[in-house]
Amino acid sequence: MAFPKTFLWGASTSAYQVEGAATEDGKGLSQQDIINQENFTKRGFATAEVTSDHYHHYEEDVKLMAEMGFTTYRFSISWSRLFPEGVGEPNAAGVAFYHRLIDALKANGIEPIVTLYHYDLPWALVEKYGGWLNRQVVTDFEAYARFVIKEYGSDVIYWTTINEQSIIVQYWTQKCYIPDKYQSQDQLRFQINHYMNLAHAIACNLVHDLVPEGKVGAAIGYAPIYPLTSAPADQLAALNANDLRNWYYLDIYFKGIYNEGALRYLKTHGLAPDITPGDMALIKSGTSDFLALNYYASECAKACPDDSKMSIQFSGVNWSGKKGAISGYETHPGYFQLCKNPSLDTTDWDWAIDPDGMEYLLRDIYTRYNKPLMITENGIGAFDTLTTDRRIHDNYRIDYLREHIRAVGQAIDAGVPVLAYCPWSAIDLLSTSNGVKKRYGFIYVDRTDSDPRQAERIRKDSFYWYQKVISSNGTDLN
Ligand code: BGP
Repeated sequence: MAFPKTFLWGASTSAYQVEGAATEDGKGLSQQDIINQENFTKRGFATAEVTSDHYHHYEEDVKLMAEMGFTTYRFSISWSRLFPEGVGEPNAAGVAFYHRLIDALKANGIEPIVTLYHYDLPWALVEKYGGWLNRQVVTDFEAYARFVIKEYGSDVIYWTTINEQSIIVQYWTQKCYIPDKYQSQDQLRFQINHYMNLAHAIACNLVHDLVPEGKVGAAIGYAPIYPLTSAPADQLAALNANDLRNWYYLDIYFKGIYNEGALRYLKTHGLAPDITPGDMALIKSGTSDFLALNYYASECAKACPDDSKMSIQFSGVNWSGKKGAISGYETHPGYFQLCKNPSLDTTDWDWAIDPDGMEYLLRDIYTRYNKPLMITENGIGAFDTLTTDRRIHDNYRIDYLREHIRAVGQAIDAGVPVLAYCPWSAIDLLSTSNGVKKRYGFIYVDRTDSDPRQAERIRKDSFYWYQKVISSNGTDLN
């Protein structure tokens, strides 16, 4: 197993999940401040107000990343920290924060991978025109992206555009603020995705125009989908599921077209996006240099009868962290239905644990599109225990990561150019759907959902293990 010498090792976070300081130094609210305030009231999950308080601890955090040996760090920029109203004059304190962060990374030999947008649209734009529900957002995103790419372009080579369009379609009310009256209108999920495709293409073009050595790609939430059985009907169901959940996104990024099979299905059910003349030409013009992949779990599909008593459903959620509490599986009568994979164990939140899926998807995607790939998320959400001697023995995390890194190595051995491995997450942070008790980091943050305490940082066992992995360039996984 040979990771190339230039391979980038690091980890990921996103702005609203890690920074805190949600209203400090001129930052405007984002839709995640509002969504997570509601989560706190309804489910007792932490708000986005303090999270890991990285805004105040960033120097300490970068030092810890350097101690682990990171050669890269993927993070996102908060649009509402730079533009509190979404548009207009930039907030100087916000602009300065990301300069300080990038400078600290570079001083420690850590290459930044910057995500332009990770679920946190400025709330002002939601109030003004409905946010992602309105095409105006594409124009405002362009102005924001142009500013960011110009401002930080001399220090940043690697850019990812919009985080996980596929996941936004599935879990749209957690990722976008959608007023109740629209929540039954599933076509809007695909309309939002269409606007994001335009924004993505614009961002690709901006990076290519403004950053001489710049490389840009989408960061997609990706799950390979296996058929439940070898029955041909299940095989076809898996093909349909891959069309709608995977190729529908990747064909846009690499071919500039909507996947025909998926688009026909959406049209038949009144779900297809409205496309304005010129949109597809813009999408085609925005070429990607690589694809960033967020991989946690594979999915499984089976044939689904075309039963008029059944209706289309999108993915369910496990809110509690009790295995089996997932509220449902994506269902499309006559097309496919997702289901539990009987061959795989799951996390406490019902995400299938599938390291082979990592090799499978890297090889499969590379064969289809022939572009370099990077892993920008991968990891296991778990309830960690802080012992009385203030240690965290997270062997389950080490086991999960070890097998997935091994699988990345196997894909590289099979000829796939993989540029980077950035698991989720560098440090504990706010989950998108389960508060702060669901932890992913190498660095423990001592806080609870209701009490941010001092957000003290503590190195987990996985911290020391990953340090060894990096210093051996992936050869020592023990
Ligand atoms: C991805 C998101 C991340 C992250 C991760 C884990 O979909 O890009 O922001 O949070 O999933 O998900 P969760 O936080 O819901 O456990």
